Amino acid sequence: MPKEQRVRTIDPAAAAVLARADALGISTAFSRAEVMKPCPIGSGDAGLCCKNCFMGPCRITKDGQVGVCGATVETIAARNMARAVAAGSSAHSDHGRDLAFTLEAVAKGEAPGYEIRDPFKLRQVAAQLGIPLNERSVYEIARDVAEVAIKEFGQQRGKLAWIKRAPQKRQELWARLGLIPRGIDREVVEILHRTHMGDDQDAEHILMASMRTALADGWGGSMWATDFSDILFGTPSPRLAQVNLGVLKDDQVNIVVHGHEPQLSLMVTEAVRDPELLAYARSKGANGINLCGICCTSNEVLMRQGIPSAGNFLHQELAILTGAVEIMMVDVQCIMQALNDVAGRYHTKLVTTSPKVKIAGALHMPFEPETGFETARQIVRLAIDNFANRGETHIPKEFEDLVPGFSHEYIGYMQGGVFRGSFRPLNNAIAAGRIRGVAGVVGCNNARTTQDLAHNTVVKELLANDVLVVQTGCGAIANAKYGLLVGEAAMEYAGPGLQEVCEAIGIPPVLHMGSCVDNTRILTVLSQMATEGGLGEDISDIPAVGIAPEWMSEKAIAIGTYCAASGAYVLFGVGSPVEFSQEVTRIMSEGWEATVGGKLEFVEDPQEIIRRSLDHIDKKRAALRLPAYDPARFGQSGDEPLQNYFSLPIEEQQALLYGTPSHEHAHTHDQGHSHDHGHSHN
Ligand code: SF4
Ligand code: MSK
Repeated sequence: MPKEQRVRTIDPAAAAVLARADALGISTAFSRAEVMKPCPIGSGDAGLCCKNCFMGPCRITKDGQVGVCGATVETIAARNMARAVAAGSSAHSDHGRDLAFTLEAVAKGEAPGYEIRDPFKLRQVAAQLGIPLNERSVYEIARDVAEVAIKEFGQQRGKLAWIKRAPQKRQELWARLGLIPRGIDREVVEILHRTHMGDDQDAEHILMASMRTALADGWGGSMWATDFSDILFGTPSPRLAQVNLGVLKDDQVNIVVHGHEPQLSLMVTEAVRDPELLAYARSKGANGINLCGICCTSNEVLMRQGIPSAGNFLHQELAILTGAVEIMMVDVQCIMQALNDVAGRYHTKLVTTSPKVKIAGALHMPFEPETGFETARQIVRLAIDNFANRGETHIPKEFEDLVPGFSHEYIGYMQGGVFRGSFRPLNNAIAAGRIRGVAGVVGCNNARTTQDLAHNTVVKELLANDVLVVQTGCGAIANAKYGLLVGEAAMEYAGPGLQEVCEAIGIPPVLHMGSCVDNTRILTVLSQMATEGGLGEDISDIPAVGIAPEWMSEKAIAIGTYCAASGAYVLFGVGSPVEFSQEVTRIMSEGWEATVGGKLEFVEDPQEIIRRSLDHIDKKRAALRLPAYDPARFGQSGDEPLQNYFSLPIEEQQALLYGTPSHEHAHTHDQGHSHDHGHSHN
């Protein structure tokens, strides 16, 4: 059992399940993180390690020390960083490749059960690629689009198609710096080559190449993934849904989808509505089939189908620990190997569904587009059969409403409708100072920090400072659990100017833009803001920041790097993987700012993240000659703005900012709702 007790989570639902896990002697990522101290070599200022050849691993702990081959601290830190970018880019981009294959199969009529749900977006994408549209069926067009994407993964020369979606000025900068990716796989392979023993040994040079690899992810593999998910499964638009472990149901068959790929999970959303399977569930004593999600597969089905989310990354074991999950089906990425052990303590079946991911002890049912619907039906049937094996359940009561589904298309639409949609109102609100700036607060949970605390602290404080927040991935789920992703949150948390904008448009102050692969939507929004006019001509001109307060994955490193290379100031919490090298830390901060206008910094303290973010936003405002941010100028038309907020003593500001402890905001089954927007199972 844990040697050291600390606050593991701010989520009362998670805390209740963790207490039960401790009582039962079942380990979780939370308890293992307390026992397993992070290796100080590579995660702080005690040193770093290279294991790129077998003369090592070489452990460097002193200034001036070098590896057996003579590799310096700078080279090793840059190589480790570059390899993380390559791994993260591979994960996202391979996901995009599989979606291209799925679209191709659908276009050829080889994937029964699938359809093209957004033919409008398909035609838009095809037109951008110069593919002829006239008098051609969606399937002919889809085949051509899929072919372009599939080729781009293996492309050797030239440039990626979606580079043209970036502002013109940014494209020219990338061209001058040699940063335009030539092919998606080529950039990843080249980084692995360059960082092999005895290759590229100049830290700055290695890091420039890692930016090009990351750009191949952000403006390549990930961007294709977003496009194809929308084309195949529908472009998201806002809908009401629920989040947290309280969405599991005692009287129904619970199926949890977890991972990242929407292909099979969206088939499961169809299968659970099948009258034959519903009747089968009833014949086994269940009152229905309840589908919910974890992590980013959850985000995919949440924003398109309103399927509830059982939680973010650190909830994966906790969902099983409720005893109420018949099947957890997992595809790719962010799946803890420990799931199988936890599932083994209950009746839960763990099913791996990607041909790429097998877990010893789990049932393997690999997905292929050709048989996707049938596989989905088999999994649902298996879950129903498992219902009778369920023992005692302990489902926490807490769940909260959220409004997900703010695709960049919808954000354009909400600012003027179908015919006049644009980014002009948003740009104007920023120019006027009603909105101080924009922040993308994204990324994972990390078992080494208090779950959700940094996400929640950063976002609440940014909102109070009139910063509009967009979120993806587990960060979006983190804040949804505390009621920040509903319209009412603007009245409770936003500063006076932001409150007015949210009221006028009818949006939450925190916009859920999708899964972690959908950070490309944020790139698109920033590009559209830059090209709309009034906020400069490039992403680096916009008063905006990107923050990953609780990051843990290599994909997060790839995202942070492509955002920085696209001109954004990116701040990561938790700790720095390059802290031991002052030079690499400097290159990614001041160095990158001088070359690409964006930078990536690792800052552990959430308050310092907030301070640097606001400072950056204000500097960008000043550079654009916009009026200095002044919260007193706005809010007169709103309902009770926090006009005197800044003149209050700090304790009262904190009380206003954070209100009552977050758990008191959560919905419960028997307490009803703290807001009037909620739902209850009762
Ligand atoms: Fe050591 Fe050099 Fe081999 Fe790295 S590449 S493990 S520093 S000898
Ligand atoms: S799932 S990469 S923990 S966001 Fe996308 Fe969440 Fe991070 Fe995985």
